[in-house]
Amino acid sequence: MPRILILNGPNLNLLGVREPGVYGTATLAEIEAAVRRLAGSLHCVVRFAQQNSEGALVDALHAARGWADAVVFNPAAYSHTSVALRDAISAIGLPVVEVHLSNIHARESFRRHSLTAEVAAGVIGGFGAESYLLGLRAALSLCEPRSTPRRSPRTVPAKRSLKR
Ligand code: DHK
Repeated sequence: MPRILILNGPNLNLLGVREPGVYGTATLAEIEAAVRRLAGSLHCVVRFAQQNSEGALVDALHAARGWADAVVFNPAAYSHTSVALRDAISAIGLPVVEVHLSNIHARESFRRHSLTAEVAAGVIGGFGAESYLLGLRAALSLCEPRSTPRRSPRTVPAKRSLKR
């Protein structure tokens, strides 16, 4: 089954109470529950994480190399500032789908540019919590199909004797 890391940046732990007019009323836990429900029906495995600091997000991206097939990433404010996260995305060699709850292009001018989006496989934004569900579908579409597992030796039929 494909494995997708859903990674969240700073202040997203406050979703639900933080500027609901901009980010909606769903908490991060509610978004996680919706993503997990969709992952179940799409037959993939998800891990969900949130970090407020840039270095911890870099570490989480590095760690994804050992587990994930793709990453859905909301770098939040670091989208607009972080060369370190941009470099980490480039370094890990995994497809990364950048998501935003708000439409960053319809907001303040400093939000209209994303350094991380330039190295992401694609960007989804402006759909509130739905951006994460669309992001999961997009990430899945980018996963390499895994090779089919070998048959276990026990399922191989025993050789028949050629004697008649
Ligand atoms: C979330 C944030 O915290 C902002 O800093 C970004 C992003 C936009 C979002 O819409 O998910 O500018």
